[in-house]
Order: sequence, then C-alpha cells, then structure tokens
Amino acid sequence: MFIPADPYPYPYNGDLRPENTVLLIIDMQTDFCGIGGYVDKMGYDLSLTRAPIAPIAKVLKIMRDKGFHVMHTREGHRADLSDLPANKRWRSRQIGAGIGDPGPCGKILVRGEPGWEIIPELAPLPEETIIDKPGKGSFYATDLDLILKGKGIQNVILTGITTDVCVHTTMRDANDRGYECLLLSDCTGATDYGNYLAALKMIKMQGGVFGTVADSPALIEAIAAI
Ligand code: C5J
Repeated sequence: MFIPADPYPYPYNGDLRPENTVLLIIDMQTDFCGIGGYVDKMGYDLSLTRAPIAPIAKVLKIMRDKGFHVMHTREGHRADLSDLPANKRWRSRQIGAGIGDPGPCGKILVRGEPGWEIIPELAPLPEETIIDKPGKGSFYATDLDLILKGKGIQNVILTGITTDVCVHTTMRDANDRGYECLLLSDCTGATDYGNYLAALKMIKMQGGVFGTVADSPALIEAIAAI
C-alpha cells in the first residue's frame, strides 16, 4: 500500500502495515500550544501551534482503530534541572521564558508541571508509549530507537510541534537511522509560518532527503481499506 505524497509515494517499498508503522505525536504539550505556556510566554502566535490539534485528533482516532502503533513525546527537564544545559536555560531567559522558572502553567518545561502535560485533546492511552526527552530530537538521551527496533517498526509517521525544531530534528535522526519517514503537513505547525513552509520544503529536496510529505486526508483515505 502507498500513500500519495510529495516527492514520492509513502512508503518507498509499499510495505505499510499497522504492525510495522508508528504514529509519532511530538510535544503536543501545553508549554508549546497552550495559554501561559513556554511558547505563549515567548510571545509567539499560538494559533500556529494549535492548528494541528484537530487534524492530529482525527488521524489518532483512525490509526488507533486500525491497530497502528501510537507513541507520544514530551520535551521536559528533571525537577532539579540537572539535565538542562546551562546555555539552553540562558537562551530561554533572554527571551523571557526561562526554562525551569515559574510561570502561569508551573515551572516552564519541567516534568510533572501542568504546562509539561500533553493537552487533553490528544491524551495518550495507558498502553501507548510516551518518550520523555530533554532535547529537541526524540532519539537523543531516550530509549525510542530500542523500542522501535523491539517492535519491528520500520515506518515513522510524524506529527506534532514544532515543525522546524523538534519535529525536524526527530525526522532527520530517524531518517539517518534508516526509518522510512512521512510528515503530515496539516498535523504539524511552527512558531513562524515561513519556517513551517521552509521545513516542509527542506524535506522534499534531493528526492526526499529526510522522507516525504502528505496531508492527513491522503493518509486517511489510503488506510481506510485496511
Ligand atoms: C522547541 C519543540 N521549539 N517541541 N521545542 O523548543 O519544537
């Protein structure tokens, strides 16, 4: 089975099955798309990072119903901030949203705080894997690769925020590791619309240097037959 995508139909080998494919939902946390969270405190337009919520919810329901793997990630740091690089803290304080500092949603990007939670609309089910990561990429300092390999997953369908930061870092790393990647364009958003468009364009260079791009209606139509 193939999903129509740009620049090539997904996956490259046509081997798309619930058993070998994961829907990866990246960082759909209040800190990135909720009022009073990290992105809001930095002054960015929340409508851009909230735009993917409804399309992701639709894809999530269908992929759960069809028996695909579903995994979620959360960016956040330990309460003692021992895994927060000093330059990341400095940079975030410069822009008025110091990671680890108190805010309207608790300590910014700290594990266990209200702002760090995944938004209720996309809440994980108890049996779904959650990857807690201290950085942008979902593989760095996590067991994601071990888990994907253990489950025999070859295809990674990426959604979430932000397109140009955590989603792109994860997609690039997954591609280097040999996973076949698809980004759903309406299921992701960035803090800047130009960066969103550029991030999509980068994926499509060199015949799909990091994978390929489709929208959620294309995916939903293709997997309806499963
Ligand atoms: C950022 C993310 N932007 N989830 N994190 O710091 O993209």
